[in-house]
Amino acid sequence: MMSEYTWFEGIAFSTKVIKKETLENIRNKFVVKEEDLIILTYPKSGTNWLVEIVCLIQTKGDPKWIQSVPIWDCSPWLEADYGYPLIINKEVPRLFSSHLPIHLFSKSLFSSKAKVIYLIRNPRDVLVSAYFFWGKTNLVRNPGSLETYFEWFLKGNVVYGSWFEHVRGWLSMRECDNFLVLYYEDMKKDTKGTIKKICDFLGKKLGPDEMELVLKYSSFQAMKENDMSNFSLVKNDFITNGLNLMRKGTTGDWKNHFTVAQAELFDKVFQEKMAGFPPGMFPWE
Ligand code: PPS
Repeated sequence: MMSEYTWFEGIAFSTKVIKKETLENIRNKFVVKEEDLIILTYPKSGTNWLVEIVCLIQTKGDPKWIQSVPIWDCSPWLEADYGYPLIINKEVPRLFSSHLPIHLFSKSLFSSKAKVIYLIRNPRDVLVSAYFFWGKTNLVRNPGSLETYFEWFLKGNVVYGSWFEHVRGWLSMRECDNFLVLYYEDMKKDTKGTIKKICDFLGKKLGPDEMELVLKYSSFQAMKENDMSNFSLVKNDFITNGLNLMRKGTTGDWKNHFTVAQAELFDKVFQEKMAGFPPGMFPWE
């Protein structure tokens, strides 16, 4: 069945989980509070991994919270129908997540001291992850093949719009003290170093044993086995074919799926769309 989209400012959202009214409220009414910690990502960039790590830092490695509360309640999804009311009624300090591009986010963020972590992943791996994930749901239009999804992705003709615009937009805040940019690839290569970076940003300290617990309970295997985190609790209404968030959790899986021609085209589009950033900005390039 063809999935319905809600269009807002030219960007598609899944009608099944996101209402136009919520998007309007976020932009015009929602007030970011100084104590908020906001996790921002383009979908399939490792959002839930980062949420798990942040929650475990807050509990100093104690897994009780992440093993008893679904991950979408630990850090509700701002623009989702279920998430918005939870967040506006939540007491500070609030932790929440969003995939919104910068121009659709509440303007109150830009004059706030709220802390923001923006996580970026190689868009080639984002594309592959999204293709397999959305294909097991009825939340987005079915491209029928990776080839078609590849074309849609490069044009930004997918939910949440263009990866390139999302990343360019949010990276405009990268010099702000309350804005931390992280990369999925660095998290994979040096998870402990990334956790330390997050702790410094949040003004938290972990002892060596606490750090080991954070590493242990946020590992791919631990999250895969944790029903609160692996999306096995996602409502059946949204699933068409055995959904699992924890697919591979690797870097470079795109090499198993792109043709040589697709890889070359992607490089070309990436160079064009991301021109102007300093060398070394993107760890996979
Ligand atoms: S969503 O639905 O947009 O919120 O998805 P998101 O959480 O952003 O991204 C899902 C991908 O993140 C991988 N993942 C992890 N990788 C490594 N370690 C851990 N602990 C981890 N947790 C989630 C997950 O496997 C998805 O990537 P792919 O490439 O599909 O495996």
